[in-house]
Amino acid sequence: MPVRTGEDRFDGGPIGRRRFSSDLLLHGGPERYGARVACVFLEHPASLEHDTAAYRGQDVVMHPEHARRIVAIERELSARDWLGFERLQAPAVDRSVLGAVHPEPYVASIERLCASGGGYLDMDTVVSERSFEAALHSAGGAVRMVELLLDGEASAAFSSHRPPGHHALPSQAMGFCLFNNIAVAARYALDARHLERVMILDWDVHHGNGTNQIFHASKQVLFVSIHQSPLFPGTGAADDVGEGEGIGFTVNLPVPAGSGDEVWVSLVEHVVVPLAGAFEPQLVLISAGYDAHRDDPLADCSVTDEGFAAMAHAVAGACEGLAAPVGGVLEGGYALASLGRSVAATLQAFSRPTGDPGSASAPKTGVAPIAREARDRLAQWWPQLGQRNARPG
Ligand code: SP5
Ligand code: ZN
Repeated sequence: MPVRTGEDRFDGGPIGRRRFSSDLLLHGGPERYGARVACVFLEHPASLEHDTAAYRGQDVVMHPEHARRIVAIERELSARDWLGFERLQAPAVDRSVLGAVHPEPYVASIERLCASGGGYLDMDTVVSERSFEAALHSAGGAVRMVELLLDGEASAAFSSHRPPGHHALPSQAMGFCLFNNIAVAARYALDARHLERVMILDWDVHHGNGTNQIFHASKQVLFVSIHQSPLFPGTGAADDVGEGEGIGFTVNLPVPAGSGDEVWVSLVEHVVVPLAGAFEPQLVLISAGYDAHRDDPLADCSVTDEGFAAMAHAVAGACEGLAAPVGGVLEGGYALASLGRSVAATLQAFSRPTGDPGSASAPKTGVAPIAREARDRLAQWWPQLGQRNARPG
């Protein structure tokens, strides 16, 4: 199927940096410091120019991680008037900020491969001439998001870029990922902004092996991943709990194929939220992949739009209680319509963290057996999750 570039355009009009409108000040996110603070959606047209299609003679072999994912998200959000989010253009990441995770020779190797016209980094990770620029803005979006959250300019935000990041290792691209966008942003929060506790929740259906490895020995980053197992990339067993002083700060929650809302939402409500309460993060970042959706072609879980809404509500509600800002960074998600709806559900939850009046933060699910097992396992590092502290539900 030929790639039609006509579709690959933002449909919401020109984008660029704008001041927060008075409308957003009146109707935006939660109260903070006596004034309402906006919710922000970060984007950049370079995301559309990272071309992953393989050209084999006359045939174009489509790749699931393509530009229409971003178009589908923007089309859905545009139809919903952007859910009150302020759209901002993401800058390219500062090379020294990127360098805190990715050694310069690796960055330069990606730059050179793109400048030469592109090529394959592994069997399913491919770059084109403009991929380097896209990757700089994808990482830059995550970093700018953290700046806005920590400066109090946004209470919640979402960085919607490609390529995704959570599989990328410091000097190795993999799983469609070039730079580990969320790790670069978390590293920036720790190093440049002197935060001491950052929580990363990775709800992409694949294990975030790159982020897991980068913060494996750190007690400053609580990395929690829910992922289908067995599945690519094969890491993320429950007994991988970190190393050195980071033991207990890597939390892997593998789930079997077929797992749906009951399992995924229960793990968020009864494991992730109590972990957040115990760790007291100053910032919460979500590796927000949507490939656990039941419509997704790359995996076998069955999370629905409502499941993503419930997970986002649970996390956003916990963040509000902890006065921690929350930001989502797009990872996977390959069923276009479901991707658009589920990102919209996430944004809606971010802007109304406690939902409708009366429905505030009560768990929607019981404690699934897999969540009970995880709590028992984690109680040695996080006593708040142990038996005697179990809440009914
Ligand atoms: C961001 C994201 O969702 N990435 C998903 C990557 C899934 N890749 C599946 C690969 C299947 C096996 N490929 C073996 C290639 C080894 N180089
Ligand atoms: Zn994925």
